[in-house]
Amino acid sequence: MIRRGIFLHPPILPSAVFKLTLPVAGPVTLPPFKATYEAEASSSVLAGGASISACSTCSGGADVGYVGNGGTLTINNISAPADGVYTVLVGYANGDSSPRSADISFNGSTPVTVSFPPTGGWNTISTLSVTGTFRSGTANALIFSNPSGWAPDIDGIGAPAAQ
Ligand SMILES: [Ca+2]
Repeated sequence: MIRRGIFLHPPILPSAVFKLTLPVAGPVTLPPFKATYEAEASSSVLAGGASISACSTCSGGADVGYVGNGGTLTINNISAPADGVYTVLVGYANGDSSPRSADISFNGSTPVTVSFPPTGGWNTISTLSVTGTFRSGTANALIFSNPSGWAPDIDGIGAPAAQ
């Protein structure tokens, strides 16, 4: 409303007025994991017995099993915008009742051993994050192994997130 050049502001309401409470109808279902880089991609290298398994609930409809006990999975062509430390989300399945572990190496560096809790089934995907160093460009690789036991099935990984 304008009277003789004086603008009358609407009343400023306390911010509390704008709080919204959204109704929740039941348990919240998270969207399924969607890999940026599929473990089963043709650019991956599977060795030592690691193999692709069909998995209807997996990102891309498949994952890579028989990683560990000599089997290795290398996910190649991972893009990073700059040299630096990145966190990578790993989608995996562990149908065992106890954790499985995998040694994860960024570009062949000394691997970190990561414990993957059970997911409730081999077609149930969970995620966890690993952190390591990538270089600028698309020549990065993430290598999964376990010399003395089975690693989880690996569905894929998300895009590296700079730290
Ligand atoms: Ca997959």
